[in-house]
Amino acid sequence: MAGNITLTMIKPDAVKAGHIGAILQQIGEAGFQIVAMKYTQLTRAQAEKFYAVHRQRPFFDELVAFMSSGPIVAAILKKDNAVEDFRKLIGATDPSKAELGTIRAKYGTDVGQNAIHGSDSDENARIEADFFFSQLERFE
Ligand code: 3AN
Repeated sequence: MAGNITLTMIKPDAVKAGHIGAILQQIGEAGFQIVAMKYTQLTRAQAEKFYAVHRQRPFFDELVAFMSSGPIVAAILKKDNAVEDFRKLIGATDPSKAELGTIRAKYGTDVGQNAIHGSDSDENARIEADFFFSQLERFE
C-alpha cells in the first residue's frame, strides 16, 4: 500500500532567491497538507548523514557543501500516494529536463541546485521525517 507522507526540503538556492512562499503555495494547491515544518540550516555533518546513501557518488562533496550553505525549509507533507505524487509535482532531478510547471522547472538552477527535495520511497520518507522531526513536532 502506498504511504501517505513524504519529506521535503526547500533547498538553499530557492530560499535565497525568495521562493519559499510561492513553493509552499504550489504544494498546498496540489493537495498536500503540511503536518510538520521547520526553518533551519544543516551542518556539514548533518548533510553528510542525510545524504549518506550518495556517499560514493562523484557529486557527494558538492551536494553536502551546497545543502549546508544556507537555511532550508524542511517539512513533512501528507496526502494519499504522497511520495509518487510529490515527485511528479517537483519534476526531474535536472530542472532543464523537468516537465513544464513543476517546481524544479520553475525554480531550479541546475542538477545540483534544484530548489527542492522529495523522498524517493515510503521507507526513506519515514527515515527522513524522523531525521528532522520528533513526535512532538508532528501533527499527523
Ligand atoms: P532526486 O533528488 O531527484 O531523488 P538523486 O537522489 O539522484 O535525485 O540525487 C540527490 C541529490 O543529489 C539531488 N537532489 C541533487 O541535488 C544532487 N545531484 C544529483 N545528481 C547530481 C549531479 N550530477 N551533480 C550534482 N548534484 C547532483
